[in-house]
Amino acid sequence: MEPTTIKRVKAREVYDSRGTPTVEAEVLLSDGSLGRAIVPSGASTGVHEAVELRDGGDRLNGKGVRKAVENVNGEIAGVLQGRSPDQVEADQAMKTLDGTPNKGRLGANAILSVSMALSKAGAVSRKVALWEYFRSLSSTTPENYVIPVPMMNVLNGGRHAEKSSDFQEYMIMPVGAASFSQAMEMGASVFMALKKILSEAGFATTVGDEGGFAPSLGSNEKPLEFIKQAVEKAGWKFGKDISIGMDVAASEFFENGEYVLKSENRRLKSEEMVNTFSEWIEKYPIILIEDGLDQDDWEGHKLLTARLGDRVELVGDDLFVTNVERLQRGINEKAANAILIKLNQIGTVTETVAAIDLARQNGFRAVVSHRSGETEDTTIADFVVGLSTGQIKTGSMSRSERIAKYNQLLRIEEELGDKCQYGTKTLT
Ligand code: 2PG
Ligand code: MG
Repeated sequence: MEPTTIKRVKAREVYDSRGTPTVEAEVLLSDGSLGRAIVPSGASTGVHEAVELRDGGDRLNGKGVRKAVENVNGEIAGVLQGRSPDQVEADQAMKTLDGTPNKGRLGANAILSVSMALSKAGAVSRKVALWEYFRSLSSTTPENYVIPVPMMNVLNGGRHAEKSSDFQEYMIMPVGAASFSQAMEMGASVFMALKKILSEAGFATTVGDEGGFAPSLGSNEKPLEFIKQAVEKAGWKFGKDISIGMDVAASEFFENGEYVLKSENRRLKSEEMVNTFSEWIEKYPIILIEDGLDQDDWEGHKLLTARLGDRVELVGDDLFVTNVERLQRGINEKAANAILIKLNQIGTVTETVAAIDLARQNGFRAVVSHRSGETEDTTIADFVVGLSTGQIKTGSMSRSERIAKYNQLLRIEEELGDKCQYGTKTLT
């Protein structure tokens, strides 16, 4: 029998949840297996991320991705067609073809769309589930599959919601659930309760980019109070059944060495930010803080880790950008104890897996994440189970581009049955 090869690679311009163009790719193998994937896009992007290629010019405020699409249909297809569908080889071939350290020539959006579509075609070809395919790429996955604890972003702020908090995300984490399906039920009940409480207090219940409410509370602490009330109103124990994770996304309001909290009219130094987090963890069950400080404030991150690292999961997003070199520095300098994982920050499936492997080998946790600009593509749900990192953040309990990932996790949990376990004990 002839070995299977990549027969056709093709891309098109489609649209994300903000109505912004993005890249969809299809990979067809010689045995008829087809994979299709769409890349997401961030708003609070880190300066060290791989480059998302946009057309510029007048059309759609410069946001078109026709050049990236052309790069797939031209150069990338030219190099991949006729080759083996091996993920590592194909990803490496695209990286070499691009030739830059940040995928700036062909675009990380062009490269990743093909990389993910290839994974999907590969799973079809091998007749395995996508999560199983992803698992085969990692050297560090545990024996049993782990269905992640969802981090549901019920209050949106920062870049994802105008006129609300400076801090970007207030997430509930159903750590006390027995299963993912129960975690969903807990999340949904809290989201409903929160809507009622906000509305009765006279606040708007319109939602932000990630499906959480985005009221103008004039404070970065008040969201925590509202969440407390909602959790209790829904009948759950705050800190036992449900804890809190926060994405501060501090790079977005770091100006000339200070953290500018516009909603409170205050400016804080790194140490004052750390002091604020220390106070809050005494008052609220905050078990995770992401990007508590700016992406290049290494000293601040070291201080934060020294002060809170034994009690709180400190996740580097803009700090590490899913990049093994930045992660290695963070490990060496003890500048965090966890990493946020976004496929499009680095641009290939293989490099994303490498970041998770490096994290795990060094006792760092890894949280697989969506972007604020998302689509119907649910690849990250299969990815997080395949890599079994135990945590996912993919938005609130509304908006289908978020819920689509959660729904896929419900299906996976049902299919895996007792071959999987929910979350991990270390989270509680
Ligand atoms: C983040 C992400 C996702 P964005 O900061 O973690 O929540 O936001 O995709 O806008 O970078
Ligand atoms: Mg973040």
